[in-house]
Amino acid sequence: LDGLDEVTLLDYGAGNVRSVRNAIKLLGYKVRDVEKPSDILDARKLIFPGVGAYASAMEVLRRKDLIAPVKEYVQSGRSFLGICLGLQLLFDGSEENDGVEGLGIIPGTVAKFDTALGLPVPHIGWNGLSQKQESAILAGVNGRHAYFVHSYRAVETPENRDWVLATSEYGGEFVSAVKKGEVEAVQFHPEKSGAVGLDILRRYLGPNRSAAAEDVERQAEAAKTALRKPAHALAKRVIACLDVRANDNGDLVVTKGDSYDVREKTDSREVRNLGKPVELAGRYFKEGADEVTFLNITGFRDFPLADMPMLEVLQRTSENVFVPLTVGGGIRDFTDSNGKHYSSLEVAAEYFRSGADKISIGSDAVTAAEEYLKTGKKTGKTAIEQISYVYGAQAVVVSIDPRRVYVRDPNEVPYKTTKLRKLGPNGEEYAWYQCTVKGGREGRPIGAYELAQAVEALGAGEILLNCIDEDGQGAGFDTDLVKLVSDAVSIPVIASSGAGCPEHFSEVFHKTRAAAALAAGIFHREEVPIRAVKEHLAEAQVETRLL
Ligand code: 1PR
Repeated sequence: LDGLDEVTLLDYGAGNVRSVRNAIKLLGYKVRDVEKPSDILDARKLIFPGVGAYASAMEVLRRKDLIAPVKEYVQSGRSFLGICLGLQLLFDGSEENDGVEGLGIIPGTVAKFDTALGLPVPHIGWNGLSQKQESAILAGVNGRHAYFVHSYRAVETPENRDWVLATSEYGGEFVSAVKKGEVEAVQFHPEKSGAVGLDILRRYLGPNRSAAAEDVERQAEAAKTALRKPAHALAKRVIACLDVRANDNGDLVVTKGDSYDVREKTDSREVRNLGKPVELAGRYFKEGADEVTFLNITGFRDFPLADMPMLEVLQRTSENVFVPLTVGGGIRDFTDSNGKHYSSLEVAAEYFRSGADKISIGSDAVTAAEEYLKTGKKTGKTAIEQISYVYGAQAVVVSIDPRRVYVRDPNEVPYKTTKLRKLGPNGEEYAWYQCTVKGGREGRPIGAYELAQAVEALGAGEILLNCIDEDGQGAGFDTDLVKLVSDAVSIPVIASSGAGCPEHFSEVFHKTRAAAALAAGIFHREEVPIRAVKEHLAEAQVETRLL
């Protein structure tokens, strides 16, 4: 084939480009890695997925003598696709590291999003693309959503106007794609942008070389005629959650509890088995889930690095699932039976290497928050702080497992209470939400409100807010709880527990500041298709990503 089925990948080893590799493979192409400077000039097509901070990326390129070849390649207008930081590095420089020179191909400096506007930074999630010029690889993306994770962005100026290919809106317009001749770059992650992203990569790579590529093309053709409102803002996300554990035979299964009890109500008391994790995740990706979350629910007692099947689940899932993946359960410091110590950072690193985009911390976050509220001091040693420091706040989710505690008078307890829409069993008008650890088995002296604020201060980037009382009930999200917590922090809150029908999703988005809503049971039991949730949200005027 004379290299026509090959694409060169500039992976300078700074982070996870597993999904880019997996997408290329799925589409039937081979990856040739850049090992020496001449590999760049020998490339037929060059993909540059920038990872990490601006200065460190330029430093690695400099150390490997890659700056001159990349510049020469791009300046001669050869086929190039930059992703995320791979777009920003084309500019003169970035506020991220003042004084560090970029590749200097596009005039201008990349700047931080304006935090004074009160919008959360980093900008994370599915945002709309507005196309400004023709592009063979971006054909059909105008008005669609793509997945972004970044804190810095370029804006259009008279000097760079001829480069602007697409813009998006987040506290003002920013540049979400650039193009000149065969050189193109995108600020979003096509490898995490579902069908839209795969179609962009497919068009970049060339003729279809796999059945999957044919599928992606068919889906893109069908999407062209679908009636939908143009995407113009950050979408509310719909997340499918898979609670995973070994059943009594030792097989890893997706299970689902009622108020966290995952065993059958029959005499057998077997662990409920709702399917296989990799298969279900693949199904949810195809059906339009904006994210997939795995919770290893026995992680608090089993050490996850001993539990290799979970890592394999992630690896295999990331071969077919091209939306963000979160994994939780057992992220904490641990000493095994041989006395070998593992830090929470090492556990997280293993999850990231296996394909996770975010990790989620449950029990350990409660311990950390209690300690922080007691001393008022950050030690830098907690799992939240360490993982956030190394991988960024956007990669650290804290999962809260609260239980409702009714009170007659808010002054009865030292925790933040909320006035309830629905009275308690003895006519109580208020409740606080007690955090638990070990999968709800142990209550702690801290409320969900206090915990949320503490973990935000420690560096968590997102909150996954469960509710033990509503888990598996299908009676709707606890909007009192979701409002209490989403008003208390500026990081995104994922509402979880209790979804029973599409209307529950629009309700939680209309009544609270939740950025996302997660469900498990209704999706596993095929009671409500994800598509029905999305279509309902669109009708209810909630910004949502439609396939
Ligand atoms: O404490 O760091 O090891 O993390 C353990 C993780 O496992 C936590 O995120 C905790 O929420 C989760 N977990 C532990 N035990 C259970 C259990 O069910 N016995 N599952 C459990 C949590 C709750 C949701 C569920 C929603 C939606 N499951 O994630 O998916 O409630 O369900 P629904 O739509 O069917 O109502 P650590």
